[in-house]
Amino acid sequence: MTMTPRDPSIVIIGAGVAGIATAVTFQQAGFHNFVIVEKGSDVGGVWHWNRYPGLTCDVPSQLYQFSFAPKPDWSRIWAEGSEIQRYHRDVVERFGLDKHLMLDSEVNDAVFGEQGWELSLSGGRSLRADFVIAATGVLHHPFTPDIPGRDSFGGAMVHTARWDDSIDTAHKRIAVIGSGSTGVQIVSALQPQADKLVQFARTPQWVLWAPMGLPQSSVVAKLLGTVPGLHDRVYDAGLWASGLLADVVLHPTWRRTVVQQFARWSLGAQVRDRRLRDKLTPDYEPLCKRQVLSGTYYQAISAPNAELVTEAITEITPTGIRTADGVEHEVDVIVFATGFHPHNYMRPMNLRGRDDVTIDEAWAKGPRAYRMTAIPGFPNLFTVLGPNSPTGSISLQYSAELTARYITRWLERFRAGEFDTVEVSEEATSRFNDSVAEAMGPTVWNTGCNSWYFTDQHTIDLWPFDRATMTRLLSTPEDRDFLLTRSRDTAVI
Ligand code: N01
Repeated sequence: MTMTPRDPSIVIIGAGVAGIATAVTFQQAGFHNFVIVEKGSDVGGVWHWNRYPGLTCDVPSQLYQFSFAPKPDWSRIWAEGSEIQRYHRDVVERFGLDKHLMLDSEVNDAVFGEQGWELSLSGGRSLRADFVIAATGVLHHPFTPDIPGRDSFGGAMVHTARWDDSIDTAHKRIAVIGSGSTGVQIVSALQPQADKLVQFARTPQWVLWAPMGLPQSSVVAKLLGTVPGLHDRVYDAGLWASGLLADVVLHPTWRRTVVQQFARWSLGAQVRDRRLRDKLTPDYEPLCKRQVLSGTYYQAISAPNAELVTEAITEITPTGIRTADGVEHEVDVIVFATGFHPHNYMRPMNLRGRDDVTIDEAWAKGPRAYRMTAIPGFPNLFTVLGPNSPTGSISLQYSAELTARYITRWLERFRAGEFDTVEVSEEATSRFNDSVAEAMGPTVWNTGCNSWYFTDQHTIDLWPFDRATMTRLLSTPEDRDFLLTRSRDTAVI
């Protein structure tokens, strides 16, 4: 590795989708002086942490992949979690990222000072860097509700994001708490072998029918792998098709109505029992929460060994779960499919920027960034898949690669000696966030449901624009939105 005096040293925090996209993009732009710090024992992010039965990606795999690492031969149209995790491992090996990786290493502190960024890691190690990239993801802090009596339960308890393979679920009485994407997938997977399965659904979800188990034909894999340019065309077609989804969630048009009607049809056509159908019918519009897809859930919850409980949970007892109607549901295993703390981002890290400002102080009114990637008060720090990222519409890989390319524009200018620090202005960040708030108005996420998209401050933490707008906003940095300094304290622009 040849080092120039201006070869920026970079720490990428996180080796999930965002971190891998960032590292490969940096390499391809000629930046090799980076380490990737990952708290887990392997790469993959959510695909490393989540191993629960039934885990499937509900985005078609020919789209859920990096543009720089096409994989023609997925075994299914919607691949299972284990295959996706192997893909991330393979990409890391194929692009030689292993030598940059520090696994089992959590960043406890990242503090900006005279010498740039100083980071302290678990195990007492420390790093210095010119730039920090927080590629820490969104759904990595499991949320387990503090239900009274939780510690008294005598059976096995597990959160889906920390699945324990030693827990035996076959021929057991199982409680699943939660009805989001995870709850729906795990109910479908555990019901066939359970003695009894009780799902506690505080809020029913609309579940769009999709043939999630469909294999991808080997002929398709062969064609995609051998016909020149075909894979790129299929990938581009996938991106274009996901643009339709973005349109459906962003604008109240007839296209949204058609998808919502399909959601209603999915329920009506699959659940014939009227009482069960009533219990499964949400009181908000389809697509308002993160849309759930499944081809098996409604059959699973209609099975004779399954029960849907919509009464509120009041306590966990040594032998089961009691609900507000006084009924105790006796079970052997409790599965928490209760989601995440989605707005933590890099926290609880002690992240301190200029003038010792902490990220908690900067985000006292909720997480906010300029165009998903820059935070006022935090020079030479960028987020990839940070606040307002499109977790519900546009391809995450596309968004991460685009953001990483945007960051390389700054790295190139640092390398050329144009500045020592770059920091987005408060004014530009407010302007961007005002435009986000305005654009949220007609989105389906804003039609009256309670979803994990909402922050504690009741803002919606999503991307309310289309892909073309994202591409435009993250093409060339606009100098007027940033403060650049040289020698750490001399303003040059
Ligand atoms: O979590 P969630 P998730 N008592 O927050 C309930 C992605 N993902 O893990 O709706 C009773 O959606 C809560 O009830 P309510 C995807 O982006 C992707 O399922 O708040 N219930 C809800 O039902 C997804 O959106 C894939 O009333 C309680 C559930 O727990 C995101 O991950 C697969 C409760 C939490 O649902 C999160 O999904 C899986 C309580 N005290 C996940 N507290 C793919 O296929 C919470 N709940 C790509």
